[in-house]
Amino acid sequence: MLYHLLYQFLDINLFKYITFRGFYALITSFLISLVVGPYIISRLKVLQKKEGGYVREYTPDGHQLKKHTPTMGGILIVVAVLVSTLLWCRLDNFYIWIVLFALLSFAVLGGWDDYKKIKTKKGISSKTKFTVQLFLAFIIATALFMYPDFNSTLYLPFFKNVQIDLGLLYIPFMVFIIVGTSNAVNLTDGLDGLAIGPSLIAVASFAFFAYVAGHHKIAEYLHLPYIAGSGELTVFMMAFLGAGLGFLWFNSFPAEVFMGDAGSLSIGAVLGTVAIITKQEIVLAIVGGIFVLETLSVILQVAYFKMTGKRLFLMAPIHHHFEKKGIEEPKIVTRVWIISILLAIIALSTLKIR
Ligand code: 57M
Repeated sequence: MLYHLLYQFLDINLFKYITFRGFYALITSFLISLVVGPYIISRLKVLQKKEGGYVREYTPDGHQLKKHTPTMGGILIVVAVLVSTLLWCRLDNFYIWIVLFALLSFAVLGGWDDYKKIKTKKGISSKTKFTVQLFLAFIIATALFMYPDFNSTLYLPFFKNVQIDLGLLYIPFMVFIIVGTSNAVNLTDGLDGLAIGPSLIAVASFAFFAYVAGHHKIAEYLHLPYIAGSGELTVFMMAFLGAGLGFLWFNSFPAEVFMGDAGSLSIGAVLGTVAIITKQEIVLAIVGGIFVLETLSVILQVAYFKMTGKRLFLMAPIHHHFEKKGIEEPKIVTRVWIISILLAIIALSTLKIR
């Protein structure tokens, strides 16, 4: 809104720049989440107190103590991102409305699951949740596919000349990326700060990828596809970064609030959608390597158990395995952040190694 008011209407040049608006979108959303956080947490505590806490029966011992930590804290991220985006982003940009739809629709789905878990101890059925995820992802994928500028070419990192035209198959591919990332972040969200840390590192990386993809000269120099208008997503992702840092302020160990599915599903959906728009879907698997590892550990655990009747890990997802081995929660989380930073550096290096 400020872009249209102060640059288009009052001709204040500063508000034209994506970098300027990005930094202030980050500061705005960070301050909003710090100011609004305590209030939202207190309201979530009241909601949860009435119904008693929610912790899965079969769970590592330390988690029983978390029984009264309120969930659905993802609302905090969504509110801060929404206000900052409406303030600092260009509202005539198609991609901004697509990522806002991804954020809000998956947050509502997740919030519905969280609310039902609080009220009835059981969330919505996995089948219903998965079906709604597929439907929402299909809407996003179809909207992107129908957009005039969209091209159905899949680009691979490291190989600048390898381009695979998926044609209509790009739609199920996009659905897979969005739903897969959404559920991978959800699985990862099992220790204080464990999901938000790698998410912020991925959000920061894609703020940069969006800037590069939307900058004709830089994209050409790096042999990357130029996606006109995608640079505006940098402002959105900086708003997301600020909101996520604000959430981490409260979710760091010992957490005062959990993000809930309202947070994890929406963060994953936004990361998947932005990776698709910037044509960096494969790079998302590198930056989000922790999410891939967590999901793989569950798949391997279930498959191994079905084949041998034994567990491959002490418990899956893999963060519980390390807990069971006696590693303290903050140490597990900090090491995951370190690995995520290294993965982001590798992912950013793919821009040059082509
Ligand atoms: C998402 N939810 C956390 C919190 C958070 C198929 C199977 C692998 C599914 C998986 C599962 O149900 N995952 C759901 C993980 C839960 O966190 C809540 O859920 C929201 C995210 N969706 O925002 O509201 C618990 O995680 C802890 N937590 C923190 N700090 C945080 O900042 O400490 C979360 C955020 C919270 C809190 O204790 O209650 C979760 O872990 O459920 N199932 C599992 O992950 C379970 N694994 C399992 O059953 N493994 C089996 C088979 C199926 C692979 C095996 O290893 O044989 C584990 N999770 C729990 N107990 N809680 C192990 C058992």
